[in-house]
Amino acid sequence: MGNPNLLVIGGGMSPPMQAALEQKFTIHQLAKQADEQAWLAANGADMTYVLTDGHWGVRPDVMKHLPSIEVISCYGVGYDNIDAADCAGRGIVVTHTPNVLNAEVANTALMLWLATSRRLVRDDRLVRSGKWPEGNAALTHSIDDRKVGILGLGRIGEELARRLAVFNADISYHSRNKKPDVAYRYYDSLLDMARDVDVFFCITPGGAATHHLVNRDVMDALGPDGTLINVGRGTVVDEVELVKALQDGRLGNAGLDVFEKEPQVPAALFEMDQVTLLPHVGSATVETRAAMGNLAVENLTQFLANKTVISPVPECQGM
Ligand code: A2R
Repeated sequence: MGNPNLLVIGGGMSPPMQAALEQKFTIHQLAKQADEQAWLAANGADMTYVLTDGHWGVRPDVMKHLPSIEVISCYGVGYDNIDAADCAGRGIVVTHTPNVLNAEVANTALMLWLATSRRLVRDDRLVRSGKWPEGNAALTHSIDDRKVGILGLGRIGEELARRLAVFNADISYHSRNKKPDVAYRYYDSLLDMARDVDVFFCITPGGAATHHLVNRDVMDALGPDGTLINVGRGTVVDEVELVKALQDGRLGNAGLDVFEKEPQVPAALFEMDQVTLLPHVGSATVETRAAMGNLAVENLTQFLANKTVISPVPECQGM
């Protein structure tokens, strides 16, 4: 019997990942097929393994062609474009890459806050434009001694909270469940937390349960001096309302690594000095992406060896 067929969706396979996978699988890259749907119709039933990423997932028009899939390895912690509950019901194991990116995404969140609050991009532009001799940059606000709220105190959120201690932050959080083992202030109302804090970090998964959780009311509660930092998923924030709130000055500042329709970003944000924009690079360092790649590969190779995986998504734990 030959090696099993591995379907690779999206562009998330680095050369080291490819080198490791080639030894054990016959690799088929969907993005390299001229007509993806026709290729899937002809070959999808032969695929037993999938490697994908958080952006592409395995969308319904792909999934319907993959009746023989046993395991889906997602390169990334977010898997909102994979119907994991449905997969679990059908005996398909879905894995992701939690923990190995906690520190990097927390660093990105901090970087966005620092850059936004201290107007890094605005002031960099001032120097590069040669206009500094015409006058100094306007003063900015310190990030020390702030009231900080974290929406989603999970693996990444806790890592961020640890780092915030250095800035003497007064930390609160909101999630569906109060964590028994942390001393930070818990809010069961997202709106109340937004009203009470200066800075609001959003680090929840995407998907239906969190869709537009940060709505107009939450932005208004955060207010004209408030700052919203989103490193979770773009869908958690109502982007149309976000643009309006920033334009009206009802919300003070925003630092965004994620957007509702990536890679599309509302053009109205481009001219705003009070906004910092990143192209979804929360975990995008050489070191962290290598660690994520290793874990994504090991989930596949371990399943091949003994039908177990290292990091199943919660829906598939215990399968
Ligand atoms: O609600 P809980 O108690 O399950 O807490 C989780 C919270 N969360 C929510 N909070 C409020 N309303 C919701 N509907 C809701 N759904 C989830 O988000 C938990 O505190 C946090 C998620 O933590 P972890 O599962 O440990 O995820 P991790 O590794 O920190 O990554 C978070 C997300 C990824 O899913 C990607 O979208 C992004 O950051 O990179």
